[in-house]
Amino acid sequence: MVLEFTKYQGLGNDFILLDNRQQTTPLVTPEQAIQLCDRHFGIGADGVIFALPGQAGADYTMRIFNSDGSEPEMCGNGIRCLARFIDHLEGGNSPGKTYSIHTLAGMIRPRLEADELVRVDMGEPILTATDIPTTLKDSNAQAVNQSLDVAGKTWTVTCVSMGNPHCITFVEDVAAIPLEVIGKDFEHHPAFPQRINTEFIEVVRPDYIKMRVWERGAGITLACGTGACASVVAGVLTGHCDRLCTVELPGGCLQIEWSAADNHIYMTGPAAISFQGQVTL
Ligand code: ZDP
Repeated sequence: MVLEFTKYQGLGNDFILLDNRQQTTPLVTPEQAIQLCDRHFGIGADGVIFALPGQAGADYTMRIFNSDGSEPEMCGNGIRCLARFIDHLEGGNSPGKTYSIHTLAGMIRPRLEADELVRVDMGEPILTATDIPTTLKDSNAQAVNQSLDVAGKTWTVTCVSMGNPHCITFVEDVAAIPLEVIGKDFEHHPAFPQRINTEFIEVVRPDYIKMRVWERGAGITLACGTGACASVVAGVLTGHCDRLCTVELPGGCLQIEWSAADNHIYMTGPAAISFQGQVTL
């Protein structure tokens, strides 16, 4: 099979986008996604994203396979890339256009803005322990400022779901965190039955935080959109940051707003095409 693909990135978090409008099942398997994402033997990416026909009244459906072949419920940088890709497929360049996208995490609404920016209504954060999921707290309680032993150290963590699970911890110096050593220990900790994305946050100002991330199913990435959203929620719940906050990632900055009016999170950031190509599978 010869597969046409388009490579996109959002703050260096990079994805292989596939035009999957002709069928309701993904064009490639999780095993093939692992091959395609390999940075030496494949195209190289943090994941594969499928633009599928809409369902439940949505314009389109998004599915994603991480670079390890696992399927997450949602992705923040990825849905901004998907919105630009769809706009491109539809003939392009309609700033202000809003799409309704069906995901495993529910309906998400990205809106195209000028200067390659996309503003996304990410919906409401999920805070009850069983729904994240984590065993750090009983059922309907929130897992805020909980102790977690990882890599021989006790960390204070807060857990938030954006449809996909996140564990956030606030540190003095984010650059000093040995992410490549301890990231996997967090990801596979028994307190997280579906594994976890882990964000390490340094507060610069109440409206400006620095973040590094170890992603479930992808490892260290340059940026994680759902992670940035979850980190601002954790920051507000623990008194570390404001509801309107700039999140600085290794790949660049995101603007995150947790609205007090409708409890939704709004994420604004760039998404841009890198290249197009064909691959034979
Ligand atoms: O939840 C997970 O398994 C994530 N690795 C999914 C990808 C998240 C993403 N990096 C984001 O920006 O939210 C695409």
